[in-house]
Amino acid sequence: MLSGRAAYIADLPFQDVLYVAILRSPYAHAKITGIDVTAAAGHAGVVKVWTGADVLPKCAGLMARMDLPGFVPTIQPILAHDIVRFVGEAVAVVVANSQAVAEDALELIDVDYDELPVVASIESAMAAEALANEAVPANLVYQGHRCQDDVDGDFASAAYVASGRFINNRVSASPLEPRGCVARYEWTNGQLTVWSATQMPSFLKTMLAIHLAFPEQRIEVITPQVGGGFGQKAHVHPEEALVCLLAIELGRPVRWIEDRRENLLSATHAKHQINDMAIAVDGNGRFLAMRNRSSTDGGAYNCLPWTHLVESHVGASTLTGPYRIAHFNDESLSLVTNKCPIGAYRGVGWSAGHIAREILIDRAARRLGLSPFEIRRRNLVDQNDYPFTTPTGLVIREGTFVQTLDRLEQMVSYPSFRERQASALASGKLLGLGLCIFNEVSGVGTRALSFLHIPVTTHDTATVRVEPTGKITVTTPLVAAGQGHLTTFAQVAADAFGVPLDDVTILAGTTRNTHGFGTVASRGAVFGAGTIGRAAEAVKVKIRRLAAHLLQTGVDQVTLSEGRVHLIGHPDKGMPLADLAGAAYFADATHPPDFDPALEATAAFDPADVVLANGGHAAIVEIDIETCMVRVEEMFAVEDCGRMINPMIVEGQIRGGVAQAIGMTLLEELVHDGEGQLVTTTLMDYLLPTSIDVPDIKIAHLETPSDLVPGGVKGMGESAMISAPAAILGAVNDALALVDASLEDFPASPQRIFDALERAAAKNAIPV
Ligand code: MCN
Ligand code: SMO
Repeated sequence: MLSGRAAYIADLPFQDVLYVAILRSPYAHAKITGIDVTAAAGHAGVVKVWTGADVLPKCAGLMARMDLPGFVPTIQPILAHDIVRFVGEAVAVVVANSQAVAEDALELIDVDYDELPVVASIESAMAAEALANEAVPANLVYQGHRCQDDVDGDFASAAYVASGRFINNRVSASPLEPRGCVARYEWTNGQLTVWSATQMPSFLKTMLAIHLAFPEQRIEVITPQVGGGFGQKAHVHPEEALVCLLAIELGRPVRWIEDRRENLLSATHAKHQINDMAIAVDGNGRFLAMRNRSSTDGGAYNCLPWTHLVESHVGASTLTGPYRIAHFNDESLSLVTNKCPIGAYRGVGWSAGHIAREILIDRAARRLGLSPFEIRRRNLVDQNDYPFTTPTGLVIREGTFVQTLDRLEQMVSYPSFRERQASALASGKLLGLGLCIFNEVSGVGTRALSFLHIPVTTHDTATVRVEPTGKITVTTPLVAAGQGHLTTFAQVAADAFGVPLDDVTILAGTTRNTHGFGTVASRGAVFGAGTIGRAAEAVKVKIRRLAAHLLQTGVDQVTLSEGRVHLIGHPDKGMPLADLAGAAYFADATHPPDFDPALEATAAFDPADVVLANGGHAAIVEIDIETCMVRVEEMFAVEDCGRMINPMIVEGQIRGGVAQAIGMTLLEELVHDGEGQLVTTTLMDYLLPTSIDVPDIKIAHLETPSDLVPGGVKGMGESAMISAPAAILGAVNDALALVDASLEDFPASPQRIFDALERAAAKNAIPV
């Protein structure tokens, strides 16, 4: 990748390829009263123009379901017909001999729109005076509870109730490489080949088969290098179906590569929630109960497969986190609005709720005169509590919450921080410290998905083969978008066979040979270790049997290490793995009776329970009172993802996630005007963090192996985006508390900091 030789989708050469440009709606909500494509279709170099009416008979649209009574599914058309429901929704497509011609021809398409009332906010969706999508009564895709404990008594008897209304900004995962796909249909054999920059090739294949009524066994999805996904590419997008339909129609490869504006307009958005939260605390700082009402501004359609519920409902599932909060009462609302659909983004629904929770915990600590560490220590689940069942039914079997907290306290050197904070204040600087302790539903398989009410069964497979040369080939359905699977999966296989890393080749990137779900929900490590570990065990049974036969000993006397198969404790009494493989493949006479010489196996894996990882973050920020800019001065992370396969990669994941957390909390905001018009459509207005925004990040590891996964591995790819945002905004609020100010409306932009300081000044009638 660093050498520039990695091939992303736009780099792939195709013969005879056609280029796609998509006309997108300029209105948030409008009736299409006419479309004239004559001029575009007649333009030199244009091969095809389609509108919604052309596509509708071939595919009704994309639909996702949730396992919940009252959930209202939506159908997202491949191209809008009759009505457009968000700015950026695809209305027509031009296919041409070059990208430039396709884009020029878009200008020749004439669409007549009759504007409809726009639902541009959670408030107007709730008011339901207009419907954002007429398929969704009262604009409610879902309204329900994860947990309905009676908490009134706790709140009545509480020594202190911390409460607030937290407005989390709408953001985009904005991978460096935007979305793209190429499809080729070969009519001579009926094969449809789809190259897509996707995190979920196997799932995409199945969904294409279902939505296009195309035989699944004739679809192959190929994934080249993927330049970041962060959840945005963990969906089936309408454009993927569109490009396939065009390839089938035209019999030539068809290619769509989106640009940044399209990406910001129409790839999924994320994290737009309002949380009305309250925590009841007794006089000793113990949490009695928690109440939350979470509303998602979900956009016009449910994304496939996660739906609107990926925000508030999924967030509610783990909202009490690693704390002993006995009683929880929540309500989550998922509302349709005339905006781009909400989808998965690293840390999925968790980020916003964690921000609210940890800020309230800090508020309670300040009120009761406890340190932010002490109040958490008094409430964290610890070893005496295991197995601990949270109010939402999550079973915490183990975890190092208290150790994480202790470690963070040392790393931050808390007493000296408070001294530093006081002396900084004296010289007109606001310093703040924030914390978050979390558990992550990682390695997500069937059990975890069903806990989240997502009706998907996942058991990935891997094939492991010992070649005649004794080298190892592993085939996996998991593809990486920067997570480094080629390295970590090779480590898993090399460890299993006791061979050097270089002896292992990982084959990934096609759905041809293995089955899986995707690289999503921090499941790569768990499913990689699980599938490769189990398949390797099956191959090793054969290796041991043949070796025992050759060495005239029992199978339990034989082991593999340092590239050899040998008697346990006697590396000299045995043979190189290559010699044994040679015997298996080529020397029939050496085999024991009924020996199956195929030194390969395919195995599936799906953890027997939810695999919970845990950790915590601390942030120190400085607010400049003159400019109202927030600078993250220091970040601290403690991570317990069980046994680490590769600490360097784990740390890279933490650093990347922290960078995203800084972006989400301080800089990034997708802004819509009152008409639902997105006004941040370039990276000049949608502010991504750069390296100068990211401080040094200090990382410590705890390793509590999971007994659910071969090798004791737990996932961690999303952890920093679950918890670092809460630490950063907690720190901002800690700094603001010095002048009796607070901030609940994010990101913590200079304007919002300014307003918060003004509010505090007005309240206290003091000049700031
Ligand atoms: N790892 C390890 N030891 C462990 C746990 C993890 O060495 N105990 C390694 C894994 O082998 C893998 C990496 O750390 O190489 C991340 O593993 P895991 O937590 O299983 O996450 P996934 O591989 O499933 O990756 C998905 C996760 C998600 S859901 C998002 S969103 C996200 C993330 O990864 N998107 C990313 N990190 C990303 N990093 C990059 N560069 N690009 C993205 O799009
Ligand atoms: S948002 Mo990650 O792809 O689960």
